[in-house]
Amino acid sequence: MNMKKLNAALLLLALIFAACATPAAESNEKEKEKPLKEYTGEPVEHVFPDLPYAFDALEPYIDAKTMEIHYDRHHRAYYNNFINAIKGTELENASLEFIFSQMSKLSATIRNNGGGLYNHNLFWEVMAPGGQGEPSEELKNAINRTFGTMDAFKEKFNNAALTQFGSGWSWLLVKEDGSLAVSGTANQDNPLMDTEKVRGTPILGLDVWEHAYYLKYQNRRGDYVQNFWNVVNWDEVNRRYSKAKK
Ligand code: MN3
Repeated sequence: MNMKKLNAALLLLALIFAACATPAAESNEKEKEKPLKEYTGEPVEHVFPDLPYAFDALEPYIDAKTMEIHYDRHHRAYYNNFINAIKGTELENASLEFIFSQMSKLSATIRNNGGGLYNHNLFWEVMAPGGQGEPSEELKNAINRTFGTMDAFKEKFNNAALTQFGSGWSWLLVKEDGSLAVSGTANQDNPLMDTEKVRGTPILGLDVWEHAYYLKYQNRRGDYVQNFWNVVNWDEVNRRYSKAKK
C-alpha cells in the first residue's frame, strides 16, 4: 500500500469512526434526559409575590433587616433564577406542584430555585404579626390523632428543624391518604418533590437556613425555632389543611 492509499484508508476509518461515535454520544445524552410527563393543567404565570406585611411586622421574633434581606435578596434571587431556568422550555407555564412531581428528572438549578420560590411563598403566608388564629378543631383532632398532643407535635416539628444538618426546612404536611406527618428536608427541597421519602402537601414550614435567623440569633437556632410559634398564622395553616386533605 503506498502512502496515498494508506492516508485515504486512514481518512475513511476516521470518517467511519466519527459517523459511529456521533450518534452514540447523542444517544447517551438522550438517556440522561428521561422523558417528562406533559403538563396539561391551567397555564401558570409565575410571579414574585408581595410580602403580606411590612419588614418589621414580625418583630421582635424576626427582625426587620433579616426580613428585608430574606425576601428582597434571597427569595427574589430564587424567583429570578427559576424563571430563567424554565424560560422557553416546556415547563415555562407548568405549576410548581407539577414540576416538583418530576423533580428527579430535572436540573439542580430548577430544583434549588423552584424549591426556593415555593418554600418562601408558603413561609411568608404561614406567618402573621403576633400570630393569627389557632388550629381549627379539625386540625387539632388530626394533630392529636397523629402525634398525641399539640405539644408533642411541636416537639417533633422543632426537632426536625434542630436536627436538619446545614440548610433546610421543617414541615407539617398532609400525605396522600389525608394523614399528617412531620418531615425535614435539605436545601430548598420540600415534601412535594418526588425525590423525598416523606411526601405530601406542606401546610406549615419553617426555614432553618442561617440566612433566616443569623443576624438576630447568630448560632442560636433553637431560640429562633421556639420564637417561630409566636408568629404562626393558624388561619392560613387551617386553610391549607382543608384544601390539602380534600
Ligand atoms: Mn430562606
